[in-house]
Order: sequence, then C-alpha cells, then structure tokens
Amino acid sequence: MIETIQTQPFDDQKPGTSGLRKRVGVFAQPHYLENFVASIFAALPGLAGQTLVIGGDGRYFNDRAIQTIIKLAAGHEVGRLLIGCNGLLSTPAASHLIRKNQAFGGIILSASHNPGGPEGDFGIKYNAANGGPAPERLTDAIFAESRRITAYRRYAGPDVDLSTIGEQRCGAMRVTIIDPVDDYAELMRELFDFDAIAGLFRTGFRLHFDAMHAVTGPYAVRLFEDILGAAPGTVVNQRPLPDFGGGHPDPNPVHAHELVARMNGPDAPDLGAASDGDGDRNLIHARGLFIAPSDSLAVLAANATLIPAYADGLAGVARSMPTSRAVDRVAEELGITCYETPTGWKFFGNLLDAGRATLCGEESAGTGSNHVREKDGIWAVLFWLNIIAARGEDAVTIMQRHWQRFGRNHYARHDYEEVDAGKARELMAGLRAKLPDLPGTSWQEDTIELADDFSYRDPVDNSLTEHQGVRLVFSSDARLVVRLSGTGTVGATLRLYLERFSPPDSPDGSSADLGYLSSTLDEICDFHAAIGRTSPSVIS
Ligand code: VG1
Ligand code: CO
Repeated sequence: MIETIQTQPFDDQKPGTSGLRKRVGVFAQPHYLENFVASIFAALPGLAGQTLVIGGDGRYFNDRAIQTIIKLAAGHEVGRLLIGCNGLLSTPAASHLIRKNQAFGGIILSASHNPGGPEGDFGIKYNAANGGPAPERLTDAIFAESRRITAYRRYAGPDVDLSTIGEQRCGAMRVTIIDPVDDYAELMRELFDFDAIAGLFRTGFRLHFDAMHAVTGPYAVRLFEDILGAAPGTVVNQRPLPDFGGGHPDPNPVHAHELVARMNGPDAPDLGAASDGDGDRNLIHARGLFIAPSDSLAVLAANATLIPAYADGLAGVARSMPTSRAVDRVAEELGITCYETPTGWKFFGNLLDAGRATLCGEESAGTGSNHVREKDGIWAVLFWLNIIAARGEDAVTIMQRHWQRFGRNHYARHDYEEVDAGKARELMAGLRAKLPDLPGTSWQEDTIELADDFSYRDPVDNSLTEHQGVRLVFSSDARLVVRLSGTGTVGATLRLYLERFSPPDSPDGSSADLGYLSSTLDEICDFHAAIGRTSPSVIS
C-alpha cells in the first residue's frame, strides 16, 4: 500500500560541493531524509518506471536510510532498484553501475571523508544517467523542491533484505541486490595490464593499502590480493565499520599517519596507498616520499600511454582551480588542453561526456578518468602499479624524474576548520572588495599580477558558476588561493592553497618555502586575526 505523508519544508537542504551533508542527528529527524529524497524525485521528470542504483559507504545510518529510500522510491513509482549487498557501494562503483545498466541515475549515501558514527556526519547525493554528480542546475532544482514540499509518498510494508543477493519486490517495484565488487573489478581488468601488475607482485613487490575501515576494503582485497596476487595482509583495516573504527577516513598525511609512519620507517613497503570513506579519493606514498595529489595527477597524465586504456593518448586533462598547476606543464608538452574548473567533481562531467578531457583531478586526493564520472581511489592505485610495472622503476624514481623533466610545483593546503561562519563570510567579502586594487602591488619582494574571484564558463553547456574562490597570482609564478569549503557541517571551513614553482634545474631548491604566502595574506587582510586563529587545523 502507498501512503501519503504530510510534511513541511526544511530551509537548509541546499546541496554543497558534493551532495547534502549534515550531522546524523539532523538527518535522523522526522521527515528530514524523506523530504530531501522526495525533493530529488520531484526534480526528476520521467523517473516513473525507471531504474535507480543505490548504495553507500556503510557509515552509521546507511542501513536505515536505505530502507527509507527504498520505500520512498516505491511510493514514487520507480521501476527497479539495483542495490549493493548490505547497502555497500563505493562512489566510483555506483557511477559505473549507473552507466553499465543505463540506469536513470543513482543515490549515493556518503559523507565521504567526514567522520562517521552516531555523532558524525551523513550525506546523500544524486548522480545522473552519465554516472556523474548532479550538475548545478539539478541541485538547484532539488533545493527549490525542498523549499516547497508539502507531502511525500511511501510504500507501507516490510523492509527489504539487503544481505541476500538476488531479486525481491517492494510493492510493485523490483529490487535487485548485487555484489558490490564484481562489475567494478571487471571494469578495472579492462583498463589496466593485469598481467604486468601480477608480474610485479610475483617479483616480491610490496604494496601497503589502508582501507581505513571504510568502503574500499572489499574492493582492495578482491583486486590486489585475490586477483593480482599481492601478499595476504597487503590490505589493512579492511572491514567497513559504521564508525570507521573511530578513525577519520580522510587519506591525508594527518589522518593516515600510521601509513605515513610505515612508509617512512625501516623496511618500508614499495608503495603505500589509502582511500577515503566512499572510495573516491587516493593517497599515494612512495618509500620515504609522500606524493602530493597534484603531482600524482601530473605523473598519471605524463605516463598515460603506458596504460592499455589510454594507449592512444589523452584528449585533454582537467583540474580544479585550487589544484596545483603541475599537470598544466604536462598538458603543454603533450599539446593538449588543460581545463580549469571549480572545486567538485560535478564540473568534470560535461568535459568527459563531450570527449574533451580524459583525465581529471583535484588537490584533495581525487583523480579519475572517463571510465566513470567520479574520482576513483582504487583506480588511481592500479594506475600507479601499472606505471611502475611498465617503466620498471620505483615510485620515488618516477616522481624525481618527473620533477627533473617538468619542474616542481611546491604545494600545501592549510585548512581552518570550524571557524565562526559570520567571521569567515566577512573575511571573504572584505578580501573580494580589495581585489581590484591588488594587481601591481608588491609584497615581500613579489608582485601580484592577477587577483580575481574565480568564475567558470562551462565550454559545453555555457553555464556560468561564480564566486569559486579568490586567486592571487604573483610575478614569481607563485599562487595563493582562498576559498570556503562546501562539505563541512559545523561552522565554516576556510582553505588556503599555497603554490610555488621551481624550474627543472632546481626542483628541490629553497624556493620550497611557502610560508611567505600565508604571511602575505595577513598583510593584505589580517587573515588570522580576522578569524581568530593563529594556525591551521590541518596542513596537507
Ligand atoms: C572537498 C574537496 C573537493 C572535493 C570535495 C568532495 O570539497 O576540497 O576537492 O571534490 O571535498 O570530495 P570542499 O568544498 O570541502 O573543499 V569527497 O571525497 O567528499 O566526495
Ligand atoms: Co570521497
């Protein structure tokens, strides 16, 4: 039986950089989740009778939320749901399933790298038929629906059994529970030279992969250990847990400090790697050398033709604005276009769909390609393994040779978390107001050449996205970016991105000092005093 439930709008259901993220307690309020999901359905004309893919990163509330979504989907006449067993699907695996099954779209339950558990965060995002995050015009439409919703419909009946693979029904709707790893593993086999990677492991090559008790555990065990023959124990923290074992599933040197210690310790493995809550991010650590995500993107681009899937070359590359410009130098040498987009994977979808870009990446540990429409953590690790196998060089040598050839973009991101939201907004407004006067001014022996608030005109659909962060580019080619995060759930998070280039003949030169950029910002707008902080919460 389908019942209609009366409700009232919430005014805070505006999706951010990657879907709607709130504390679990907010999502668990009566009608909160229901309103948002019904608003997604209302913003999707033609959904009736169609297929949706559903899965999440296994965090606390995932299981209950999926049962609610199933009943709402049945109430809104969805034809069929494809759901990962036990409600699990990594974000890239969900993207692939949408594409492979020509589904109408998918709902991914994740707050990605945000902490989980009853006091942690939960999140929901909608991905469209191309497998990618809903573009801005769709998230705007969902938000508009959430402001005027008065009722939703749901199936009143028993829960679906998420733990049994096979067919079930929920009212008139078909529900198919599938293995979360099978299709993804098959896709990876099509892209990479599995024989070469297996050969590498046969020589005794040691990989250390930290799944951080998040969704990639089962994917990593299947691919690295079962299929490619890495030694048992290669994957640690492999069991997905609702609270990620109390950890913070954000693969950066701060939250993955055990991995970093191992890679810098005695008898370190050949390659260290980790992923995040929902499996779309990657951390790559060579023996004794952390590889910054922006550098990793540049290495993948420079070596792409060694990989079977990209052997014919890249159509183009794309990076988010705050990502370092290391990949730009590779694109220039390859004679291909490098697109610069706002933060968040939703801006890459059009470029990938139109065949303008093949590889995309962000400084926040996200890289991906046209194989799906999300960033992909396990894929990035396989890419590195394939390059190592094909070049016959270790990761340290590959990185150093890259810097010798292209030069090095020294880079750091400083995050200031849980800043008072009013102060953060005021700071950004004050900085924006100063922009017109900054070009031509000198600071600590460097001169600002360009000062703007980044905006992006999508070359495919011509849509305009504004106010994406303040950029200051200096005559030394250094760059300073300041923006407000769109994924935090408490107060505001401000991010500073610092970058400075060293040419090929001195890739390790003293110019690595980035601190002057942060003090320049203090001189320009009293940054630290204005937000009441003396230092960042996280440096990555
Ligand atoms: C952050 C990152 C951004 C990334 C986004 C989602 O956004 O900076 O690069 O795309 O998280 O990643 P923000 O607005 O907080 O800076 V994930 O792994 O949460 O899907
Ligand atoms: Co993620």
